[in-house]
Amino acid sequence: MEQRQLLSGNEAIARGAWEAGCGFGSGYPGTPSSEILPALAELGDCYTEWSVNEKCALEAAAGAAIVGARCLVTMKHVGLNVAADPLFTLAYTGINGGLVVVSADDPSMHSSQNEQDNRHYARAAKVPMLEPASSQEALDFTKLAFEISERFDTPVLLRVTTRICHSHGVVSVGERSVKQPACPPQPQVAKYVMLPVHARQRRALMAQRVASLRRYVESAQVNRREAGDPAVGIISAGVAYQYAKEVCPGASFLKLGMTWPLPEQMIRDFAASVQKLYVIEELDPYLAEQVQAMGVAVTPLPESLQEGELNPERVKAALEGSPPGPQSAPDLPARPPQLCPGCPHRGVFMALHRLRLFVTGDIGCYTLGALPPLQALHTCMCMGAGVGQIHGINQACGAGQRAVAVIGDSTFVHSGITNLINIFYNNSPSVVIILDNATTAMTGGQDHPGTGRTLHGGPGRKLDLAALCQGIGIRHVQTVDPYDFKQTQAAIKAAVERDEPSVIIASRPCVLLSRQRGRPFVVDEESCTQCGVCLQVGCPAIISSPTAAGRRQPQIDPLLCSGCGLCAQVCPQDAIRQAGDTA
Ligand SMILES: Cc1ncc(C[n+]2csc(CCOP(=O)(O)OP(=O)(O)O)c2C)c(N)n1
Ligand code: SF4
Repeated sequence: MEQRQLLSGNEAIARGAWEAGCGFGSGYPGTPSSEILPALAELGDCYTEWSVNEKCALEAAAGAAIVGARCLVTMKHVGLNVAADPLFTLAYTGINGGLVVVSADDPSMHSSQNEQDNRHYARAAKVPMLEPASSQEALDFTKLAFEISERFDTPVLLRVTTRICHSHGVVSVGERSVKQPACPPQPQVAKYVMLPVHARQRRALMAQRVASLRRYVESAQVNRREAGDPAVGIISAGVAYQYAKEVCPGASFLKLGMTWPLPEQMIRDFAASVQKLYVIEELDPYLAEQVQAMGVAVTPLPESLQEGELNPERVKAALEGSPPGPQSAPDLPARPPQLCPGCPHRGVFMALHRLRLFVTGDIGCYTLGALPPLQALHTCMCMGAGVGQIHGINQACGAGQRAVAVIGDSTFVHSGITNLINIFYNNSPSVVIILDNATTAMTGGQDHPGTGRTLHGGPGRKLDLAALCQGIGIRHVQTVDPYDFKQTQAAIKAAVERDEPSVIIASRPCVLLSRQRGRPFVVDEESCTQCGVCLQVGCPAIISSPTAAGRRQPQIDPLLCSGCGLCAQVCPQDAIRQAGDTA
């Protein structure tokens, strides 16, 4: 009997991989992809891991694929930049066991530093790409991706976007059919050793593969024509197809499921069958430009449509020739994100703020240290970059710069270590502060090598961050508790004055991990001089109301207060005490 389940796109991808007999799942967390691997782990009977970063995840999968295991590798769009090096050469070597790389793109940057369109990767690396438009397609296309991967001996890109990942739909599910790896591995030097002599041979084979894929895609059922009014023809894929279908239900459609290589003849035939041809797609004119390059006329749409997420209103406006409206509902009140009450990062940023240092930063919850009132983070580019930037600043400006780098523990392990080695190797007098909150908080609290727990929550091997830094050769490695404000500030101050590399590890778990709260603090309004210093820590638990004298009287919301005591430590009047304590 047919079984149906309500699944998010991410859960459907996991289910599709599981049904396809996937034996190896790896990835690195990143919105909107983070739920895929835990869902695959939950289904069981498949090895799954959080890898140190996306490159490690893809390379490990490439190994498992050599012996025939089917492998799923998951990441957000920027993760593919990190994994691009192995991806491009994997397209040469081929894979043996099916290998599917999920790239989850984030139009409108709901939780990302850019909104790059990863469809270009498929074309550049010459790997086939599938784009599901619903949860059902997410499951079906994942299974199909494994088949294509093995049939053509190539990695396959499964490109999804936030709305596909996080929307739910009813999905028909099937059984799992397992494929056992063939161990031990057998040497195939000409296939897997990319010496130039072999790479040139593989390059020629890749051209043959692309030609075969072009033939395959012309009749593949993954692309379909939907008959409708011949006056308007729409080529679309992914979530953009859903919006276009909602806006123009009566139009003729060419709904693409495989978006590289494109079915050129199918596109020509479709274009010839309609009077006006539109290409509706999110982000770059990736499809439109290729269709135009075939000599097919495409009705132009406003360029502003390429920025941010689509929605039915924007698509409708564009088709009607009026400027497409904003990307999200304009009348919602803005809710700027902020560090939680009791967040261990706050103590470090308060110290950095006080010391008036220039801070090269990185990506994680701690990026919020850039916002008022702390305003103590001054760069954020890509994972690991802050540790590179501090070295560059110190070398360009000379000794004595009042600048430090901050980096989260997960980010440090992902891509901060190599930059720290560069600092050590080039004897850069740089200070690196590792914000060790024992989790990957920003993406939902995943584990990593520094936590000592695996994807399954069970014990892994715990990376000792201090020993690692000492092992690199850094002589000054100090661990501080960011809840101890004086200690933290003193450690940073001393490190900045040193003329050699140093590392401070600010160690205290994220408050959402422990969920333990200390006794709340209260403001003693008699001792309080309304100086406003406690307001500078930017804790959401501290609120203030205007006084008759035009100042602000701080108060602490006992329900929000975590009991961390940072405000009490910075109060110059000693006017903040734990509830129940006397002066
Ligand atoms: C290459 C890449 N992969 C994944 C992400 C998604 N991401 C953003 S920050 C982050 C790590 C956050 O953890 P951590 O550094 O420990 O800081 P925390 O949020 O815990 O403060 C991740 C995985 C990304 N931005 N770039
Ligand atoms: S989730 Fe954890 S790390 Fe992130 S802001 Fe909250 S307390 Fe800080």
